[in-house]
Amino acid sequence: MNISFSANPINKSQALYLQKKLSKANFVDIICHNSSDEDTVACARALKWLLIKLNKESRIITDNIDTFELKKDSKGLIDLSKESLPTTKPDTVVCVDFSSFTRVKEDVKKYINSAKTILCIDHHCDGDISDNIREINNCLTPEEIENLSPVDFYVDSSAKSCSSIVLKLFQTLKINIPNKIKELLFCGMTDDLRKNEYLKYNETLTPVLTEKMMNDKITLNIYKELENEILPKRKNDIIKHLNVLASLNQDEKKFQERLFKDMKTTKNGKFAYVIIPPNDEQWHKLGGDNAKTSGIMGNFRTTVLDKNKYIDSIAVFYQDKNGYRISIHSKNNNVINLFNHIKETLNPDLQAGGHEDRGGGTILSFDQDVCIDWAKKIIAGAETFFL
Ligand SMILES: [Mn+2]
Repeated sequence: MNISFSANPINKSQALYLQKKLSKANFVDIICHNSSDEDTVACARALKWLLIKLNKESRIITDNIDTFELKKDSKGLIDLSKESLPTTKPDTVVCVDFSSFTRVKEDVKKYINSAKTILCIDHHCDGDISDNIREINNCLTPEEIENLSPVDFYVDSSAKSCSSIVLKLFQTLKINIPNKIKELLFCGMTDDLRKNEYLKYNETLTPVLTEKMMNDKITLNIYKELENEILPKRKNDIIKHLNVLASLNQDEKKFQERLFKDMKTTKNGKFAYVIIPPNDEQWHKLGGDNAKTSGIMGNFRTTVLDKNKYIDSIAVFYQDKNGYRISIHSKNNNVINLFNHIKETLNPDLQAGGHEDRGGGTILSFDQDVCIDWAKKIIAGAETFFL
């Protein structure tokens, strides 16, 4: 079956340009962003497959090998959580699912900068790696697409996942995609759609499409067309992998219950929060911040907002690898305004940001008192922000 797209396709000259640049490379490093997720790794693996077809040697650089079935296929990979970067200068690098240096650590930034050729495929509109970024922010007419000149940095923020852009690249190049690659891209796409609340897991833990998705016909089309290409058994495997809540053990279930028990609200009732102190025993027993705990906390936040009319925003405070963190969801798009209010009134040094409906912040400290004090200031800020 042929996959066709009604979303921005990649025009022929752009696709051929990227293919030519890759064909000319001596060696390609495919770079995933920091805390690599399914989308970035899926794109990297799909490109690696293309490079094998082009007879090019390549490797993937990532810090997360717990993504979908990567361990079964981990040849030609640098795992930054265990290894360091090569000391040799890279020839060609391809950044996938990011175009901003804020998405990688300092050593990776240096590595990218020392490459002979830097290429990029992304769907985030905050690129700062190159001045020469083609940024598409909405759906263009076929004529407009056709008239775009090729660039090294192809960024289409109208796409809801980078996996959908890689799929379009293959489509334009008329490449026959094997099932395995379709499955990877479906996995990357589904996970990003879930993060953007285009898709949710219901009580029986099966994915359901949300109103947001239904109102975005283009994204819906791409998702449906690719979904139809995936064998039911494989779709199940992918959903089972992505939906961490479907496979919680007893300890994880206890943690999930505890979040609801420990939830507090500000006096105005509009801001709910849970503080997991830095020295929390249960947290560390579960392995701290990982796919499971982060899935449980994310689900907790959206459930609380769904079930409590009066609560506007909900935050969880917890320790991660770099220090102490807040992750927050808001149903009335108050995240950025709340952070700005706290910066203006209580903590000008607050490092926090994200989107209007979900975001986060970090303090680079592991000190119990410093972290709790930081959290208390944010809560005090929420008290005066929501009046
Ligand atoms: Mn993505």
